[in-house]
Amino acid sequence: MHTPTSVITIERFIVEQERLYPQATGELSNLLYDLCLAAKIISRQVRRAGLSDILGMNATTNVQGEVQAKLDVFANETVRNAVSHTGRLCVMASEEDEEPVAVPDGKPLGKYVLLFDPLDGSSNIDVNVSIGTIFSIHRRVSKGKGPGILADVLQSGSKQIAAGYILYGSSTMLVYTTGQGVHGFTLDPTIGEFLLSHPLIHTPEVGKYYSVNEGNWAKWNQPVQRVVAAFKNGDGTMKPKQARYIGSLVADFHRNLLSGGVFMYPADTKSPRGKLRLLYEASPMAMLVEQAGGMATDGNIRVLDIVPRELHERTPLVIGSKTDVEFATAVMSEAKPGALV
Ligand code: AFP
Repeated sequence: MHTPTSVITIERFIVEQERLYPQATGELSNLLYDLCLAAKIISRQVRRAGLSDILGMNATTNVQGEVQAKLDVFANETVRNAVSHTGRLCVMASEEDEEPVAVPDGKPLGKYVLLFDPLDGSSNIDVNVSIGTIFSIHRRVSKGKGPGILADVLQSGSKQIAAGYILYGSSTMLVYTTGQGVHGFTLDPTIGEFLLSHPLIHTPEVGKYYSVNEGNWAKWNQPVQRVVAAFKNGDGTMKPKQARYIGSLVADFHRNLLSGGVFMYPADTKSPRGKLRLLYEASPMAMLVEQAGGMATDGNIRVLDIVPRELHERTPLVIGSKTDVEFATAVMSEAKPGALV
């Protein structure tokens, strides 16, 4: 039984997980701590976002003479600063940057590769809706000890050794996996620690929610329309589901992970290859969902098997409760690739 003094901090949890791998050097654990620090700094800034007008902080300089960045730029720099000097990474890639991000000159290099979306759902910032940070960690594949190269960031999702997200919601949560199940931690802002709140998350086999931007209905092909109609109205043994859509992947994914549901962002006539980014959104979420007993496809194949060809590649995404993703994939894969109405 937990008492207020026997809580499990994320540090303790990560160390205990590390002991499961006797050959571990502790570098991955340290990289995860670095990300926790970034998460706390971004969380603090997100919590102040609505105050910036009142406090006069959205000008180019604040009262201390510091330059104020937009929140997504701030988040990008915060993650970079937390991880780039520690000697654990050989290269990074961010949704905010065109090209892979090198470790700064003079800083030591390491064996890991970090991909991240610093602030996903950023169009929701101004209206005070939940947003998140997503991360994905690979081992370097290039030979030698020099800086990482494009091949290090262009790896399929099945090669990830860790993935996770931070949700800036009604509380701040960090949810991650290193391939030993999915675990969730809630930030206690009074002590500045992430505390284990959701050990070993298992997502329900069948979802009670479907999450899709139905405003795109007229842009979908018929199989996608059939799937969404079935989720809405029921089909055979499938009961009708409730609709929930925030438009912020981390928030939509998190709700469905805990409560059961299916999130879809299919290809449409406006975005024939889908909207979401394979490396920064789809792959990390796919690793998490599979670790929680769910499933993720692009409507045809397993997301984790897709081999990326470019850094900012997009993919259609169907992700969540296994039975629902299986159903959607079976219907959608009958559609010929690119056969949009
Ligand atoms: P923004 O970061 O531009 O707000 O995009 C968020 C996002 O990539 C993802 O978090 C949402 O699930 C999806 O786009 C929402 O897209 P629609 O607004 O087209 O529904």
